[in-house]
Amino acid sequence: MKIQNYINGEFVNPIQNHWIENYNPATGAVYGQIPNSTKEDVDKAYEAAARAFPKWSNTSLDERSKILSKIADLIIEKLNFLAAAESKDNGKPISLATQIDIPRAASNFQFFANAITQFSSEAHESVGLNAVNFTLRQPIGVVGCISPWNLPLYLFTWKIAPAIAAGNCVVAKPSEITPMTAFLLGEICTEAGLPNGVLNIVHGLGASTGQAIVAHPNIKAISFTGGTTTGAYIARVAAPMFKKLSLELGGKNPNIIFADCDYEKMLATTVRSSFANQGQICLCGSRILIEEKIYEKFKKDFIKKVSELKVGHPSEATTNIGALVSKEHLEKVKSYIDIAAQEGGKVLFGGERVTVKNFENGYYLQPTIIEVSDNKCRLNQEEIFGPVVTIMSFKNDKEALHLANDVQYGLSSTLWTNNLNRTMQFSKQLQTGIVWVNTWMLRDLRTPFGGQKDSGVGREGGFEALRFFTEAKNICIQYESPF
Ligand code: TXE
Repeated sequence: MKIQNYINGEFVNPIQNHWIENYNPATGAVYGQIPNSTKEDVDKAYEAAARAFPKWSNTSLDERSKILSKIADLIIEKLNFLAAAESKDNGKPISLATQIDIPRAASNFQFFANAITQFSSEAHESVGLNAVNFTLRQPIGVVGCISPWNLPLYLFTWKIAPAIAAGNCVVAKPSEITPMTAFLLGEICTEAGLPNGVLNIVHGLGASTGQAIVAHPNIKAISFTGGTTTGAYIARVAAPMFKKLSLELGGKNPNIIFADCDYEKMLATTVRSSFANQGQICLCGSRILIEEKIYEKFKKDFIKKVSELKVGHPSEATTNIGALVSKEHLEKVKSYIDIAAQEGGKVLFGGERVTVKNFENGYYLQPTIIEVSDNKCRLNQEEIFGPVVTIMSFKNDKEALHLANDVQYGLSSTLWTNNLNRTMQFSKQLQTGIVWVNTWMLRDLRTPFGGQKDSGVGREGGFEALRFFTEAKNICIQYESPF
């Protein structure tokens, strides 16, 4: 089936009539076509957004809140349909799409429907100077939102919801690899009464369609989630245009396990933090660091647990590991397993492609555990972004902290211990934007979300997101001395 761009509340074909094939990762077959939009389509989307901006930015917070809340309700109403579409487009298990992806997309809209009615700004009295200052946080205008293929609707809405809640109008581009649920969101927004032009969805390749959004002279802020290399490229284009940039990039996250942890909870959670979504989550704990005294026990127990995971067709309720998102990505992930052997890594479990009966051309890979001895190896320094984790031991706290921080990325860390002092020492010294202690991926949308170092710039979530999508203006008024 052909999907279309959503511009000014209408579904339209790309002007140049160029199309890209859309694959079903579970079968390896083409199942649709998406627009390969050009600069002309992006310009058309920008014009629609610019036309809608005056009215939308003057729409009351209550009215905005009602519409965002209605979008959230409609997403929940269509949960199973959207989850099936997401699972088919991305290859993730239907259970994950149903329990995580789609409910979170609804939560993103519901959260910012509430947050915008609470978002306020400061006032300062310049005592003795007969002056009062207040800060306006005004919407920027037309903003660009560009999102990746790993959590398609979840991350697409995570940007759009605060952007429109704050009164902006949006030109959004989902990944060309997983366009389907973004396409379906258009109709939901219209049904919810979102005025035409407030949200415009343009499909196409990053280097052309995405580039046209980033380079557009009047799109004054770009919120991007994707690879670090791409983020650096986008920053180079946007910097001389003085655009506001929010960059959520890659990660190579340590999962630090001490002997004094709650072992069973750690083990069950570590299977999830290693292989959820086929390991295609920027927050996955892909470097597992285990205290020496429990290393052998952990190794045995972890391998056993992972061997029980079922690789299968995403539509099966019993599937734990679905298909990787694309043939290219499967080959990229597999190449790291081959590199492991060259740099002395030992595959303890997995490492092979899986042929799922009747779906021989699907992109399936075993969950893979590789034992390494040197944190400087490529497997521990580069983001693999697949169902591949490494394990290695550490002797003491000092070594654990050094290993955890000894990478270019700084997105999230997970720490397993019941020692309060250790928890505080590590939490303050870990060079990551997020630290989970005795849990993983527990999310409170009020918290600042983002990374340090090569994991990006800026924070999403809560009022951080509303501050990103507004311009702060200080107004200072002097008045006559009191009579
Ligand atoms: O990201 P890309 P992808 C990492 C992970 C993964 C890598 C590539 O390492 O292997 O990124 O994943 C658009 N100008 N993460 O392919 O290529 C592109 O069309 C403007 C971590 O998803 O960066 C897509 O819509 N836009 C990440 C989006 O950018 C461009 C989650 C992301 O594409 C562009 C996903 C350009 N020049 C991947 N080039 C996380 N932190 O969550 C591409 N795009």
